[in-house]
Amino acid sequence: RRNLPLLAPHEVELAKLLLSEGQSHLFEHWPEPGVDDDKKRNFFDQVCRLNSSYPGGLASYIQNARKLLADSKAGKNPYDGFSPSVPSGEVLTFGDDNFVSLEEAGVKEARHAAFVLVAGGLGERLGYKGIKVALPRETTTGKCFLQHYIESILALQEASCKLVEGECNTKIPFVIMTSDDTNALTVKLLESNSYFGMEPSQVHILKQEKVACLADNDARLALDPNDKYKIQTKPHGHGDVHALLYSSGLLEQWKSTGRKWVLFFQDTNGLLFNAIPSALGVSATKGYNVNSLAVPRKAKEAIGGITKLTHVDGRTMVINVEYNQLDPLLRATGHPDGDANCETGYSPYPGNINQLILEIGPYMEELQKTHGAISEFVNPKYTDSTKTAFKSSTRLECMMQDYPKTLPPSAKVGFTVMDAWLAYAPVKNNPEDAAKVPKGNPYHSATSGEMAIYRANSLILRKAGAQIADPVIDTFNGQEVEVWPRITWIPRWGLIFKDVKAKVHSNSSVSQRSALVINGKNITIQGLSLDGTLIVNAKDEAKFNVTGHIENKGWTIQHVDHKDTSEKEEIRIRGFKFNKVEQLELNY
Ligand code: UGB
Repeated sequence: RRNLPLLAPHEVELAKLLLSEGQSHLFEHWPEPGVDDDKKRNFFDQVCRLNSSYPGGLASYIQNARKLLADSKAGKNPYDGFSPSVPSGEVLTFGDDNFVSLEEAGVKEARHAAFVLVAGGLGERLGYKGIKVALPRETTTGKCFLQHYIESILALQEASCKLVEGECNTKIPFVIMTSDDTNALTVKLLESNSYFGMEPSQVHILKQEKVACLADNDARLALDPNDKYKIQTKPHGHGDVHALLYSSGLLEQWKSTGRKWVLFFQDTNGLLFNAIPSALGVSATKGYNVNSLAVPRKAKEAIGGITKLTHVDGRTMVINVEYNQLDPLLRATGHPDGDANCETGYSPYPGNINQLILEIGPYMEELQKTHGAISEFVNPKYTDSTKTAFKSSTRLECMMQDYPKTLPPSAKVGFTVMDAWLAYAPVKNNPEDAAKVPKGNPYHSATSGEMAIYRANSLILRKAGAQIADPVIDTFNGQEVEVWPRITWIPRWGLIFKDVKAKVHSNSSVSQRSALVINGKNITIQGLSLDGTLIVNAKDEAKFNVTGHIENKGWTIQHVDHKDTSEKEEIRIRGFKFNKVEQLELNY
């Protein structure tokens, strides 16, 4: 008290709060008033932010931390009393009648949706210096993930509106959750590209704050090693998105304008929008309050497993069990092989791809109760088995997919499984780590992420009837991948399978060494035989059919070593680039 400068009333309250929560060490080193007063005020500014950005304030944070740290010290298993079993959900097959009708139902619902992208993570595993949403989704067009996401949302908006009789002015809202690590670069990317065609008023940026680090088992807050007037902070995880949406007031606004669905997605899944229409169709037709998207999962793959948990007291829930928890949970409950593949060659637990579709009404009711607080966990690294000290400070974390944990048993929680080739190709691992992934498991790298786009597009065109050549196998950055023809299209051209089928005729063929860029909504492909590179640009009003035999030297693929610093980082991490030798570009 002696060493505090003259404080404003709210600062006095914050000081009292910290003292009553056992945080007097934060002030112990403070010199007498008059010395470092500005720094002391900055300290209170930071405490004020930490207090207001956490549901229930700093006191709750510290109390929750004390409890979770005590549980961790006691070795308490968060799944105590629960046994896992394989849940049943909707399993979709791309292109069959059910899939096609769900896609149509999803497009119809899309005008009542709002999209939320969680993009506050720095991507330490990828080791890329920039923000991940600025990475090219594929390098044939070079369009970044964010552009693809925005174009996909706009395509859904347009297609959904077309189904309404009369005028439809709906603008699908798009929220991006950023953090201090990603905010400035995300805003810059949007502003310098005119929001990729979206109206700026449709886009809302919500920045998540980091949370205070914890120095010991008593949840004493850690001071920044470089600044004794600053509390050290670290990210709290993607679960923050619920509290931010709640406090932003956006949900109220959406509900009052007739929105029904909130769709959450992650930063680097270039295939995701192949899955959105049908998954939204499942939510609408099944009346799911919560629908998580899943793909068949390889054992030990770094994606969570969707699991049915049954408690000894009879409670059940279908929830994601995170990849580092699934193996110990299975071993502790009578499955001696732990996280292992079954006879299908996959884990019996579907892999969570963290794409959630929540029905807005029940979601808001739940948030009224929780204010968006999500069940948290702590993962301290102890110095030894006495678990009395940490190697470095820790913090509480939370995950957005844990939202259903607090729901009543009456809530309709489901999931939808789709083929991974269609729906999931994240870019998360750096080249070295990707090359070490066990053979047969997905790499989740920039290399595999791009090749997956070509594979999916080729398979979709094949399903539509076109003759698409088989891939060749090649190795880039130590990863063996299938190289399919490099086919890409804008979302407005092929939003759902029905659109693609209507535009591609079975008398068309594309050779393996070809690249085909379809850049226009009304382009059709009939009688095309492509062996080389073809780029077709057509304005909306131009109804243009691509036809005939087109042959040129095309674009060859050149290997690039990930250590070759003469190449740009976004090229190095994928291990290849295109040599644009010859191409035909048609403009209509
Ligand atoms: N993110 C934030 O916005 N803020 C944060 O504080 C942290 C992350 P990762 P993770 O589908 O592939 C998740 O790091 O957490 C954003 C699921 O938990 O890429 O290891 C970040 O920008 C897991 O169950 O993934 O694993 C990114 O967009 C599994 O489904 C997103 O959160 C896996 O993703 C995910 O962050 C998957």
